[in-house]
Amino acid sequence: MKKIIHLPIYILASILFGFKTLLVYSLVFDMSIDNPMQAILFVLNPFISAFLFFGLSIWFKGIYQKLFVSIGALLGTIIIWANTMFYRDFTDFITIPVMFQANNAGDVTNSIFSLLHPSDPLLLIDVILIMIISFKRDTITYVPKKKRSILALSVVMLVANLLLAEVGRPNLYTNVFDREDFVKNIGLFNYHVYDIAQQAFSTSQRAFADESKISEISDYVNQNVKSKDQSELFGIAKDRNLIFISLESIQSFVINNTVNGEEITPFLNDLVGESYYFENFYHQVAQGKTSDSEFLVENSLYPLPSGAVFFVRGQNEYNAMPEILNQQGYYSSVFHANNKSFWNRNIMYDALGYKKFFDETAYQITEENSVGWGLKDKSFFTQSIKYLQELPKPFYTKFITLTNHHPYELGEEDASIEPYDSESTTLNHYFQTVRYTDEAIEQFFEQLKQSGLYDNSVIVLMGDHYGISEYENKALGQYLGKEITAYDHLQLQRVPFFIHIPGEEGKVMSELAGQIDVKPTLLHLLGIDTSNDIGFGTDLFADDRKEFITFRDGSFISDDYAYTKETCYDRDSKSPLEDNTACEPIKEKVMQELNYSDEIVYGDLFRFYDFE
Ligand code: GP9
Ligand code: MN
Repeated sequence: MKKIIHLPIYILASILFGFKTLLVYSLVFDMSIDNPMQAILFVLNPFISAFLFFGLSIWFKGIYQKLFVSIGALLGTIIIWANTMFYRDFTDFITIPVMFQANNAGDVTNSIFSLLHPSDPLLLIDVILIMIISFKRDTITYVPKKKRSILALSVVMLVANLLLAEVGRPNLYTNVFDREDFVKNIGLFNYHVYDIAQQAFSTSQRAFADESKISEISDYVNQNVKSKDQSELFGIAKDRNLIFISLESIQSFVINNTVNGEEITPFLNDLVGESYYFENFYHQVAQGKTSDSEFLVENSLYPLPSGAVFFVRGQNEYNAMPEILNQQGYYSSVFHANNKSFWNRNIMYDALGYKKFFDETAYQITEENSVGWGLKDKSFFTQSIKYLQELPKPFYTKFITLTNHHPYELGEEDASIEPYDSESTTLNHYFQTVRYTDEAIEQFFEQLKQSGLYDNSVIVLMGDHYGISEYENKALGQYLGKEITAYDHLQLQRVPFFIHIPGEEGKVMSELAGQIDVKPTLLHLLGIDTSNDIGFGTDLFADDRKEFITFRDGSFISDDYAYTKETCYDRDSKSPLEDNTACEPIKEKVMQELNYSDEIVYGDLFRFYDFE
């Protein structure tokens, strides 16, 4: 023990800090280890990074050396802690664009408190030890030669780490889909450095974008994505108002399901029978959550692998649904009772062509009518009706609900059903807020009928993304009565999608569908031709449809196969295949498509294309 205490401070700090990082990797981040090389790197990379950093301290003398070690340990800990909190909500690591979303901070305060953990202060133990020891002891003033050898040693270890990571996870640096791969192979801190470089790179991409690329992409879309024939429903809703409701965090597993013997979504369950209801409809969002789902819907393009596209590319040229509908004589607007700059919406909505954004300032928000993230959904709809009635017709409006948002808070007076009983308070309360939103929608339908808007409208409802993250899989498994496999997890990414056309019957549709398909589907129902558009979705009512639905991380679902976590599954047996050969051909197309979409967005390529 004495020997350990007397180690040079940079070595002691590397051991303590490295060990803490490793503990966080194991206890907080749920990272799968796929092979022995990954296992080795998983254990070693925290120490390699720590040694690289703390080793630099011996280039400083006296008090500066002590400060370098102490402040470094503290800053490193803040980075780890921020990632820990972020992970509890998103099951993901922070990226630079997300960090610059500083003006989101106010709104997430509620969530942040619920993401704090009583054990969080333990993260400071090593920092305090490092501070005490370094200030109690004389600093080391090594001869220059020794400094250089230590630096050389840490660089060699870093390079070895980076190279071996490529062995444990081939194409790690060229084929980035999963931030987890980075963290477990090269370490949290190297990942952040990589992320910063990546963002700088993407900024330069716009500057150097290849103008000719857009015609190649347009050819690809015409040949591989678009359906050749018009669907029978083309124009069925011509000139009707389009009312789109984004259902915060509602997943499909709550539809036609019960908790404690009670229906969770009685109104939506009835609506299934009166609408086109897509039971195999998947959300495809990444870090931008709600905003990514909006991006998919409006553009039929994929969100970005890192950061919210609403932030990263909020000022691009788009050919989005609001703009297209405006050109067709519609009036496009959004209703959402939150701060207008959240997700950079005020900027992005302009780029998408929205004429009016009814943000929080359009609403009377009081303590009584708010909960969690803000205005309660029932009051939100009630207060919106007067604006809706005044809009020029036909209109396209998007309503974004809020009450069913993590951490799913609800006052007793608003809870119509009992919470679930599991170790996850998140899941327990989720059912209650979902029910609340269901009631708000029911009430909104009534209000639409009373205001005379209902009959001449198409009402579309869509879940924006998952509400129960992978982090809660144990409790969710308890509710669903099974252990959740990677395949099940992919299937849990289904969100409800309803197209309700008053006067039409509708039916339950089982085809594979995703948020990418919404734009061509809705435009076609309104009788608007999309043959000049560029997007990666297909009309959900067309016969010849694209064969797969892809997720932002490269996972995908096709009729026969599912691919996730580098494993190919047979969909009949729901079990993994021996190797991935069967999935390879689709995987190639998936990569191609995601790359094309990213090229459009990063390069802002639509500025070179004439959609007329
Ligand atoms: C915020 C709301 C929620 O305005 O849309 O966003 P989310 O956290 O779900 O992305
Ligand atoms: Mn959301």
